Amino acid sequence: MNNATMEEQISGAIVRRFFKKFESNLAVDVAIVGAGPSGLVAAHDLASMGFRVCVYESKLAPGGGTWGGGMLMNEVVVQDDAAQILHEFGIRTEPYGGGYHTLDSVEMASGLIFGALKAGAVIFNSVRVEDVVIHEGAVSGVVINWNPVARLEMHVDPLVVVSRALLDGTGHPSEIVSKVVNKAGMQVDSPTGGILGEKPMWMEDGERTTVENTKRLCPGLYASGMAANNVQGGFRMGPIFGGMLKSGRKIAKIIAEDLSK
Ligand code: 48H
Repeated sequence: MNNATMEEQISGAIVRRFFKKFESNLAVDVAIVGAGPSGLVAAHDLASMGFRVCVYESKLAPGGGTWGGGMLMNEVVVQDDAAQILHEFGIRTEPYGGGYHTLDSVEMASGLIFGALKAGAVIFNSVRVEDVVIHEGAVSGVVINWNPVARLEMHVDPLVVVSRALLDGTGHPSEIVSKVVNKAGMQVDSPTGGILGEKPMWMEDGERTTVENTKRLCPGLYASGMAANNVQGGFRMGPIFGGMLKSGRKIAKIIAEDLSK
């Protein structure tokens, strides 16, 4: 090691530390797919409670739909009661009146990411969850691959991580629930047992139902944020994020209760 060139040392440091991180997370309490606002709040809360939490994010930059504010104008709006969740992360908000706060979307994305990491969650970015593990009727893990491999449609087999709880935080498409319903043919806790699909814009209703729709869907599987709304057929709400934060908090509590039984 002492005689190693700087090039060997730097590459060695990255490779050894990455694989240490990867190997110690091959079996986790909670696997979260998607590092959007709901997934990051859930990751923060569950890691704070002492659970081993891994977040898989297919994009290079975690943060989901937070960065772009509304139509690329990088300000976000949250309701007064959701601002409290952001303050716990050390994220600053400014009262706007009418029951709303505004904040910088870059501060929100970076603050949620840093908060989840500081709480002890591990984030693997550029990693796409391409399938789920099912053991005897229970969702039991994720099938992962590098996102560039998926995007280039390379025929490369994935690796697998087992989980006690799997949270679909993939936003609008609810990709993970879709695998469970359409590929595994399992029923989930929704009015039809399947995915109803997101409805058009109705801000007030969408914000309310996002939290209501946040729940355990079948053994081992949970959904938060827009994924939860897509499964239950809720309205979209556009550029207001309080419901996403509250959804992440609610699902963390539900998962923690289930894992503590
Ligand atoms: C790994 C994946 C995979 C995969 C997707 O969309 P998000 O920001 O998630 P939410 O639900 O926490 O927040 C929704 C919010 O951003 C939003 O879109 C709103 C409020 N819309 C309202 C409206 O009317 O439009 O983040 C989901 C994340 C993204 O970063 C994806 O890249 C990631 O999940 N993701 N990661 N494996 N298979 N699929």
